[in-house]
Amino acid sequence: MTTKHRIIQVGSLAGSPSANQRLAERYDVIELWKQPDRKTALAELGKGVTAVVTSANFGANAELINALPDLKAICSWGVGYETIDVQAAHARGVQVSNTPDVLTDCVADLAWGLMIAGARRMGQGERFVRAGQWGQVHGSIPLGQRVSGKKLGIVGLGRIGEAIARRGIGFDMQVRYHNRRKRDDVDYGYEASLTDLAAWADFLVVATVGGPATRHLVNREVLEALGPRGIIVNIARGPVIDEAALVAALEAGKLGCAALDVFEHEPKVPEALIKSDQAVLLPHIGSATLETRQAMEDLMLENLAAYFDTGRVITPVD
Ligand code: 8YV
Repeated sequence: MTTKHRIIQVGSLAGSPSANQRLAERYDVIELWKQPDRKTALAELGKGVTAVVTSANFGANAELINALPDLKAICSWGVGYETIDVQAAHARGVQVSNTPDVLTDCVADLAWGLMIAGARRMGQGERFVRAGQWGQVHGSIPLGQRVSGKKLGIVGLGRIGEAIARRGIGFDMQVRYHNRRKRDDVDYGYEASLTDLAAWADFLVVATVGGPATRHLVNREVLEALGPRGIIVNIARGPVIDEAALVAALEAGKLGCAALDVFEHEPKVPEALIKSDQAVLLPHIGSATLETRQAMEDLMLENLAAYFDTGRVITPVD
């Protein structure tokens, strides 16, 4: 009989079809979130543990990494890794893997869903019908805005940003982007200034990485440049947008609409957004399809198995 490798799982991956179950079948799992005292559990159970499973939600900070003297690999479920201290991990020679590519299409699809829902007031229309108001009051909901043929600005032209941009071509849109640096391998127009991109765009879609480097990148100035008919969409990370400035701009009529899958203090959503017909609000479901969550789970498990079999994860974070 072969003994199972012991791993630490930082949190429950309940949003995945069968990750918890498959991990438990294959490994001797220490379920960290069930331990009454995390520090004590790491000190008592951590010795000899070489692999940790986590997600962007639960992260892996330097304290966790340094509490595990034998750690060699952190395998995360999800593409974002701003809550994993990659620097601390690499300094200790610990590999970090995420699950890129497999979620790109679904996140890009959701960005488009939000763009159209925001422009065409789909949430408001749905609430109107469900409230039984159709036919009982004069008229209908206010007019929306056309989507096809408009100007699409992408904040962060990485894998997901590019997938959003590609879909824009099918909607006859002009597409421009803002990155820290211009990309030589794409034909979309580049704006070195995010404010200039916002001033040009009808739709500004946030698809950049999270973390301190992009915190409040979309600030009051950017939102006001987008303007009273402009639509901001965020499928990346909440803190990239200054949420207080967003609320203020919407309330002052300086921004047209916010269509958001992510928020600055999830799962808290500002009351002003909840009450606003100028906002479309989703509970961080960019990757939440059966197919994509399954693929993320498979890739996370493949990374973990590859580490134990070969010593190397398959999709390392640089
Ligand atoms: C997950 C995500 O829901 O991949 C990501 O970075 O934001 C989502 O796909 C998230 O990782 C869960 O923690």
